[in-house]
Amino acid sequence: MTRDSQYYIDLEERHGAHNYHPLPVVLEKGEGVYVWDVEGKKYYDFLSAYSAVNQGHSHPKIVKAMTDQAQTLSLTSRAFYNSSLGPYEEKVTKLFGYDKVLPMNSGAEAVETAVKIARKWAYEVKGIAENRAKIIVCENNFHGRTTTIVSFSNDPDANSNYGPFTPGFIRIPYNDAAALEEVLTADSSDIAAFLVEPIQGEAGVYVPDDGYLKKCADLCKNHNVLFIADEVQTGIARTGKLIACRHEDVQPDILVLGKALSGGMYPVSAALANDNIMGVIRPGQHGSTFGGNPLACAVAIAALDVVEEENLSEKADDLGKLFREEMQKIVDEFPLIAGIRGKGLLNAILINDTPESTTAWDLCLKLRDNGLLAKPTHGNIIRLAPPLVITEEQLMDCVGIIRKTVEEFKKN
Ligand code: IF1
Repeated sequence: MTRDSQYYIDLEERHGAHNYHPLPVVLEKGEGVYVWDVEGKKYYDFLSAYSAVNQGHSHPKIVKAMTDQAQTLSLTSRAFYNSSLGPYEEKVTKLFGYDKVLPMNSGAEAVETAVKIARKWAYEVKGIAENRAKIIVCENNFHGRTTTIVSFSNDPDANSNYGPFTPGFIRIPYNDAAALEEVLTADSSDIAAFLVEPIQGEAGVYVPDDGYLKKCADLCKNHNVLFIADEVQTGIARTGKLIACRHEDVQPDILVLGKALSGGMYPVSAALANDNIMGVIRPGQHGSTFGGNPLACAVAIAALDVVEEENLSEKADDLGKLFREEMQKIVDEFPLIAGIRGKGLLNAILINDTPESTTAWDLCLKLRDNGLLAKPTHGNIIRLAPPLVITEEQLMDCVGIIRKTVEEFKKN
């Protein structure tokens, strides 16, 4: 029996918690830059599962690694050694330039891990008095959904009625190194770390000024404060470098990775740091049943191989520049689109309407009808982030779809 999209939408509506409001399209197949819905209609995927599918859907190399490993050994727990974890740890630490990695699963868990490492380092290395360590974070941050992480969010959707909250966080404006300097100069003795997204994704692909990350990293160094980069979304070639911090030659003290670390095949995340920092974590003090399991490790090795073998960083850099150039022409021509911004293939268009309007949502519905899937963020911003395996020809085809959709679009 064939079931139509509405059947699956109704099932989710009836049996699933209503914690999402998806674009009405039901996907059942993916390959490279394309996904297909249950009616067989083909689309370009311009969300890439929030940048988890940088390597493209069902990349054959990652699928093979996954199926081979699944047939051999999937999970041992960390009660025993396994023959995939060491090779993965060697690969990921060498690639990103750290002594050690701590493997977890979701992005939020890796951020939590960074927070715990930073606090422990603060007490055991920096010498902060018990329970006094503070971590500086930014306005409009998005680092995940756990209770501690939403404790330092200023998005009412993320934290309303989830209190009481975890204390110990100071929020300062994003893209404001002077604000960081002010806090650190006032008194940095109880400050453990500064946690930042190199580009704010959820806030609407908000790219800070050139030099911001470098300035912040230098300030942290001067004040004996750890610089933690959450590259869950910006990492793994998305912005045109392996990690976005490399645009400014910054090596974070703690690097947080997730999403595309597995090519979207499986939840794999990590916190990376050097021994002077990671050394504070000893047996029994942190972990997870699934973290570092053989399946995750095999998948992550393959996913990172693909990034290197297919030069995805350089591709994202080159195609990103081309994409913004082409999109700028649409911005210049049509008042509906107020601007384009981003880095590499993490971009967003700004819609010329209020954040409360449905214009961005309506435009996404039309893009869907024309064969391209994207999702609005914060009302009037549409994130455009295709898999990095997209070719120049496909990308230009997509620019054509966006142009045609904008041309045809009439505001309700
Ligand atoms: C949702 C946005 C993307 C992240 C950064 C940690 C995490 C994320 C910088 C947590 C996750 C997601 C989760 C997704 C929406 C989403 C998102 F719209 F919020 F901004 F990617 F664009 N750090 N980002 O962006 O990772 O625990 O989810 O694996 O619906 O919550 P996770």
